[in-house]
Amino acid sequence: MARIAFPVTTCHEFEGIKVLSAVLEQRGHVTDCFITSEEKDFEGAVLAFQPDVLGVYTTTGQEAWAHDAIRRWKQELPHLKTVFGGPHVSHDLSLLYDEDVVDATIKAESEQAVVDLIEAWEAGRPIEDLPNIACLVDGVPHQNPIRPVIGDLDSLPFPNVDVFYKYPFLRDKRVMQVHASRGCQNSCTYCSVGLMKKDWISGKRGERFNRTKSVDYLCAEMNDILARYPAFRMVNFGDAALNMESGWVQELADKWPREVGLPFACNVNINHLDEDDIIALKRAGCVSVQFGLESGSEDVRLRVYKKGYTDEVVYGIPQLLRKHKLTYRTNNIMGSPAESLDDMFATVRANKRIKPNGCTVLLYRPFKSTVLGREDYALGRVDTEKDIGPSIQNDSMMKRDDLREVVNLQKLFNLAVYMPGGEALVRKLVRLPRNRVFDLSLLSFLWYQHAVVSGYGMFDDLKLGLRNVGQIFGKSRGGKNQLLDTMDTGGEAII
Ligand code: B12
Ligand code: SF4
Repeated sequence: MARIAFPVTTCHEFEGIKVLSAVLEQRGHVTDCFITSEEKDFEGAVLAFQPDVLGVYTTTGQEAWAHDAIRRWKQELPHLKTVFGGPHVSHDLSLLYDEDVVDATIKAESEQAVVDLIEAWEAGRPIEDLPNIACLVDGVPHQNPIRPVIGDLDSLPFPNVDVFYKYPFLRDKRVMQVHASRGCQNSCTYCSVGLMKKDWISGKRGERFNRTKSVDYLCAEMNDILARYPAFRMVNFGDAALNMESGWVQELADKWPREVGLPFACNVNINHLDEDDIIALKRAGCVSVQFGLESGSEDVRLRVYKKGYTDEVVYGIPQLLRKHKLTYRTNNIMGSPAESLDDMFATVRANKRIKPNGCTVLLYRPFKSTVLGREDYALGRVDTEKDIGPSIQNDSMMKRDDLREVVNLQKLFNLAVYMPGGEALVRKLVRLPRNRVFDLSLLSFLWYQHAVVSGYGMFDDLKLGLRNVGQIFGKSRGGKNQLLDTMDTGGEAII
């Protein structure tokens, strides 16, 4: 029996960690999770747990935040092993060179691999040949081939929410974070999902990247959580799109109101959404949906981002959402290499026409795990010396002459969309130096839209914001400004 600690640097309940914890506990291991912002003495709490293994989830920009603490924990606990997983190490093995910190990484879905690895360490067996595992072999990172993804999500134990809901802040908030599926119907070029799909699916018959829990499993999972944590008033589905499988939302509409009965918000894929689905979502209890518009230019959306959303869909679906009284928010990207500043103002105008209840606006970040990001690095479009921290709210790494204007537009985007005459004013304001007032403008819109439009509640959102505000506008990776870095993606959790 091993003791596994998951240190976490965002105040959010992570589905991957919940599932890994459940799978490990099913095998008799003991797991716990430690969130930096929720512990008075974060390093002391991890030490007091006396872990044998540390499991660190990584996204690009959030891959080395725990390194300094790990070095100190390893001094205190000489037997301690560390495994890193998640999207960053699934595409980039360079962390393995930090030999004093990282013992192994796991690529892709890790349920089976994490069990194999920890039990091999426990038994003193070699790990070099285990599927999905990467480690240094003769000083060189070596990645083993991966297993097929989990075919049937219902075969997994219910995600272990207890490791997160031991924290009063997470269990007492209004909205519970849940996942109903894995995968995505799209393969956008700025997102890691496209390459995951290519890399993780071998093409064998029956292997699917897009998978949904059965509605019965999902309702049982909900009731298991609600029996122990009854205070939640709403559910937010973190899935790329809740309408992943045809007919699924119709079954949800039949069962969810009777068996769970909580209102919910979710992301939708508007290419696979028709009026019947919207009616079913409404019947199921959906109050708010979010979808990626990303660019006002159809050409950029179709040709560069490969998003597949035509203007007809982008302007047609919102009319249906309004007709059936569902609020909706759009996601938008500023500062990708495909767009000029004028194109970005076209995205402002597209939002004015779509009339969303809120606009999330993120700065483009070139991930090496994406088609577009790889192209940016290859073509020298990225300022690799610039440390923008983990956030895609704060700054941009792209080399562009109009960078200041782009970053300012991201901060003032909502003003341009919602204020009468806003575009003309913002066109002037973006030329000014960056400043905290613009940052605050973004924060207040985020707060209003998240708290009011998506139903999180002003007070919960303020508390989440206070936990995360430093990181939204904070800098530096690798532990220098660790606590501030911590909070960044609570900002995205706000999203
Ligand atoms: C929901 C979501 C969020 C949510 C919740 C985060 C989460 N991961 O749970 C929120 C809103 C908080 C969020 C925030 C961010 N996100 Co996000 N998010 C997603 C999304 C849509 C689904 C993730 C998910 O829960 N999947 C279901 C679970 C079961 O899968 P999983 O998390 O991948 O977990 C499996 C494996 O990764 C692995 N694993 C997970 N944790 C661990 C830990 C250990 C120790 C091990 C060994 C293995 C392991 O095993 C799990 C089970 O098989 C993905 C896209 C996608 N489809 O993956 C993007 C995605 C992960 N996010 C992304 C990004 C960029 C971010 C942010 C950095 C945004 C920002 N700050 O600017 C932050 C970073 C958060 C953080 N602290 O690292 C990128 C990452 C790209 C990259 N190369 O790094 C993705 C891939 C989308 C994209 N744009 O390409 N995100
Ligand atoms: S729709 Fe969202 S999750 Fe799916 S590939 Fe595009 S950006 Fe990624």
